[in-house]
Parts: sequence; C-alpha cells; structure tokens
Amino acid sequence: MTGDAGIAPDGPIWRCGRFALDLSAPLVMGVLNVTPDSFSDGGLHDDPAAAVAHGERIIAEGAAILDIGGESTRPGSEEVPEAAELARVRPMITRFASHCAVPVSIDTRHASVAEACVAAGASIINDVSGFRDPAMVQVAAKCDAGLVVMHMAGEPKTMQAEPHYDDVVVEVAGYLIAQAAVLEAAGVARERIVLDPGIGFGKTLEHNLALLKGLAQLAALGYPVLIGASRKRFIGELTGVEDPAARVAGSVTAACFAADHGAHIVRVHDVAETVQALRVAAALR
Ligand code: HH2
Repeated sequence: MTGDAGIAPDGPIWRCGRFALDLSAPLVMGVLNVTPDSFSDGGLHDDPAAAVAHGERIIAEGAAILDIGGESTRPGSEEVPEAAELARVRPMITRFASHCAVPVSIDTRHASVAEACVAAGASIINDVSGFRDPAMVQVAAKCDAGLVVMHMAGEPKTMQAEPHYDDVVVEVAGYLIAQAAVLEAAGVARERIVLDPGIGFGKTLEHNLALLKGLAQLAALGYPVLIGASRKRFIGELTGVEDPAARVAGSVTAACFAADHGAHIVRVHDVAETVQALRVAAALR
C-alpha cells in the first residue's frame, strides 16, 4: 500500500516526502485530533498518552495515513494561536513520524505550523483553507510533502451562515483546480497534489449531497480526490443521530459511496469499521 518513493507502483500514486502511496485502491486516512474541542472526538486525545494509544490503534486497524490536527475547524470555532497549536501537534508528529511505517499528515491552515511539522517528520500538509495563504504556498514549494488542497467557503467561524452557490460542484471544482495551478506555478509537482471538496465546510446538506453525487466531476479534474465525510453534521441531519460518535454506520456508508464514485482517500475516525467495509465493497465491485 505504501512504499519508498524509489520503488513506485504502476498505478496512480501520491508522492508524499519519502513515500509513494499507491492509489489504485482506496486508502484510509485515520484522524487523530489532539484538541480539547473537535466536534467529533474533542478532548478524548489531548492527554499525550491517550493520543499515542489512539494513533497506534488506528494504524493497527489499517489506516494508511495518520492525520494529526491541533485546531478544531468545526463550524463556529475560533482560530487557535499558532504557538498553542504547534505545542499540541509537534510531539505527536515527531513520535509517529519516527515510530510508524505510514506517512504522518499535519492538518493545519497555518504556514508556521506546517513548516515546523514537516521539519519534525510530517510527510503531508492537509490544509483545510486550500493553500489560500501565500506563506503556505511557499512552505509547500520548499518541501516535498504531499498536499491536500481543500475547499472551504470563508472561515470556520462564519462559514455556515447561509452558504450559497449557483452550482456547488462547478464552483468547488473551479476553486480547487485554480489552487492546484497556484501550487504548480510555485514549483510543486503535480503528483504531490490531492483535491478535497471540503464536506461540511461552508455547505448545506444539499451542497454536501451534490458534491458527493458529483464526485465523478471532481475526479475528472485529473488529481486524486480525498473525501472527509466522517461523523459530520449532514449525517446527523439525514438520520437524526445527534452524537457524532454514534454516526458510524452513516459515515461508513458515505466512505464506501465515495470510494465507489472516484475518491482515492477517505478521511475517517472509525478506521476498523471503514477498512472492513471497503474490503468487502472492493471484493464485490
Ligand atoms: N474535516 C475536518 C478536519 N480536517 N481535512 C480534510 N482534508 N478534509 C476534511 O473533510 C476535514 C479535514 C473536520 O473533522 P474533524 O477533524 O473531526 O473535526 P474538527 O475540525 O472539529 O477537529
């Protein structure tokens, strides 16, 4: 599933530092939030020992990538000072980059945090603000990390205040391709870039469903696609399940749908359940 960049597989690959990820079958990105307030798992892993145990567990369960975040970007959230965010994530990045066989991703929209985490061993920068900050583009250009370019309408604090699109799939696709072009113009190799429509980031239920149903259009842009639907509010809106941790079945269904409609990577909290479902779905395809 993963390998050194020198022995790349034949199919589509994602170059992430010293890794070349084989994307010919969908990969699971497991989430490790070291935050007190994430909507999905806030406070569960802000003790370092608990965070390490959880990270080890989701790797053992089959995560091909470990995504570490130190700032919640849930709707309405306030920005976390960069020093506080870095203090949360850097020990975990260092620990997992040196101890585990899968690439470690830093989930941040702050250039200084991304740069420090790449120096600490992160192989992927996952930027929910889509590399809109020129300083983040510079960090990307100076390293060889894989990059997740995500679409977010506005800022977390206000993004759910009446989001509007004339055609959400066309507009999100246009934004993502433009940001990929900005990165490539700065010298980033195309094989390092993955696009993500940003489920739940400045989108209504209808927008989220349109993006998932329109995945083929995003996949047709020619870059690998990542989908993060796990435990999100739209699943609660569809099912009436209030507790994000109880949205496992809905999340697994969304991950399987995404994988079947062109997503190469699914970002999930419930790794064991998703890996199991994707294996069965792959055998039936
Ligand atoms: N969603 C969240 C965070 N990071 N990154 C990408 N690429 N795609 C996503 O959809 C995505 C993401 C939100 O989920 P979570 O990390 O569980 O919550 P919080 O932002 O509250 O920490």
